[in-house]
Amino acid sequence: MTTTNQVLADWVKEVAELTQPDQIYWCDGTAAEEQKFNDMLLADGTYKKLNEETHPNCFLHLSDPQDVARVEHLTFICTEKEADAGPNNHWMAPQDAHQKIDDLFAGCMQGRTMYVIPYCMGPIDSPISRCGVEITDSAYVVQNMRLMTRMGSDALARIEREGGFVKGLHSTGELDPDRRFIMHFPEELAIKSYGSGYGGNALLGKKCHALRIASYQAKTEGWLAEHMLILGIKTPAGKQHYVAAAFPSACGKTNLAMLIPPEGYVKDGWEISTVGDDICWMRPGEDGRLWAINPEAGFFGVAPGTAKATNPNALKMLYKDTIFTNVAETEDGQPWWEGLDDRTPKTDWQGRPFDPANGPAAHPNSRFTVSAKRCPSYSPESEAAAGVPIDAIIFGGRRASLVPLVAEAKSWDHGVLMGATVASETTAAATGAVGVVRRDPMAMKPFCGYNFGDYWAHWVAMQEKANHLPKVFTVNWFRKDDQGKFMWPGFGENMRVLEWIIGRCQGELSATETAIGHLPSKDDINTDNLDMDMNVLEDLLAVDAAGWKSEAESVEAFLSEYGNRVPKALFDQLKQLQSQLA
Ligand code: SAT
Ligand code: MN
Repeated sequence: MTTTNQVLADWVKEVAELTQPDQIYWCDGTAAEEQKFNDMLLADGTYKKLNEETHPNCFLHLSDPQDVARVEHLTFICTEKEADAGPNNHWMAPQDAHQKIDDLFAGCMQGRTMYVIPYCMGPIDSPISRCGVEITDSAYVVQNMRLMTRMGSDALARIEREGGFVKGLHSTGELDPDRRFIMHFPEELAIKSYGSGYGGNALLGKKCHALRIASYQAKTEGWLAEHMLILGIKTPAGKQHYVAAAFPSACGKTNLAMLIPPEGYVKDGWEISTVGDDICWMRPGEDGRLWAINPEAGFFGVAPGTAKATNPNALKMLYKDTIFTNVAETEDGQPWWEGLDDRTPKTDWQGRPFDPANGPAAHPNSRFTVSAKRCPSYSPESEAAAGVPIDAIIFGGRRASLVPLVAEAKSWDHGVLMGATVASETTAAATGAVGVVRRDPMAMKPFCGYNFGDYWAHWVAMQEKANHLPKVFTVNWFRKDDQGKFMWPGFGENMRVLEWIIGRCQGELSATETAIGHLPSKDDINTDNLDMDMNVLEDLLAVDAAGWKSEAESVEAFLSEYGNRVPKALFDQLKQLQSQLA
């Protein structure tokens, strides 16, 4: 196979000259190809077959123990001007970065096959979608990209029709952490990644393209590329709503995306559907609303903690056609991880006989890769070329104190301030001081491909591009009482907060105006069959003025780190908050 796109043909040739593979293989995305690659990965030991009876067509891959997560300190944004990357990124001059990483790529594919993966982020016929090509020497990466993107001939045909594509070059190299870099060249729409086979570092369609490069593309083209799940909510009256929600890591994004409502809600006719669990691309439509797609086609989720009680939908999709990476294995060849059930595994994530003295059996960042179509709550609208219209944007953090269960922004500008100042508090589980607030604006700290100041200005400017923007909310499922116990039950019960949010979008439910936004009173939240002390709910919805005054000071110091690139609208909003608190 080859291509009629001259830029692509020339680039493949150039990369082959640099990396010197034994052969070049163009991926077509067919089922026959998928089978062939599985057989190959089994034969060379990259895959181990799991129990065919309980887990048909499922495979276990154990990675190099030094290659189990994203590497933010080795991840660079390489723009001509350092200030364009901003204080939120590590920066390297493009010329230096190319030189440094090309030295590593030189001859690195000798004795290996070079795979060319044309892929499309988003439904193949959607105008919101964007294409890329990943060149890699890893067949494991090919199989993951097959599940996570629309890859193969259809994507290539679109590239040949449209011309443009993001260039992603990847090699696992020697898997040596000292010879590892993840470089992004937003101005060239290019990515170069060397020395890791791990998801976020190696599946270049995901964080590298769909967030870092796409956020830059989105700024120049007038749309938004965000680290958000997309959830469908159908009311008993049959009205379909969609919300997009951003949370920093370890805040339950996949669980919320696949939420199962409390029994009473199901009986009343509420329905939840999943469009995406990680990334959302939104674009103003002719109607002035934001229309969103999930650019991904699969889920690359954390295995530990996934269980019947926490996320039954996720568990159901993992019994077939799934790649498991760095989980443990039971005696009879089933995948296992902490929190799944009370069985004891036979081998751990490094293939050793399980011994609790060695730590957890499954790596805490062990993963499953599975097609989104396997999810019981998967929305058929995920395939819609037009995308889905977003009614509400939700920002969430993990705050043990201060931040209420839910608040609605007073305006778009106020919502941007809420998103820009999202934070999580460090817990006793991590080393260092407890209760330290770490800001993670729009949950994009590791993923925004340019200066946060410019990014917030772009968010503010969306008002000029779309006149029916979604309402903006913050949520906090993680408030704790004096005893350190969670005050809100979370999981499926979060539906009660979603109902209030949807009610606000429909203009049906009431709220109280406060300095920090519109808040429900405890009577505005549906508490039918909720086993909870109403005084606690009242506490969760109270505004602690003194606490918010010091929060506002911390926010001011944080925004100031981004200097004069911060849009004036955010400081105006902050001043307004401060004067209303006074
Ligand atoms: O970065 S990954 O895509 O590998 C996982 C995550 O952090 O969401
Ligand atoms: Mn993520």
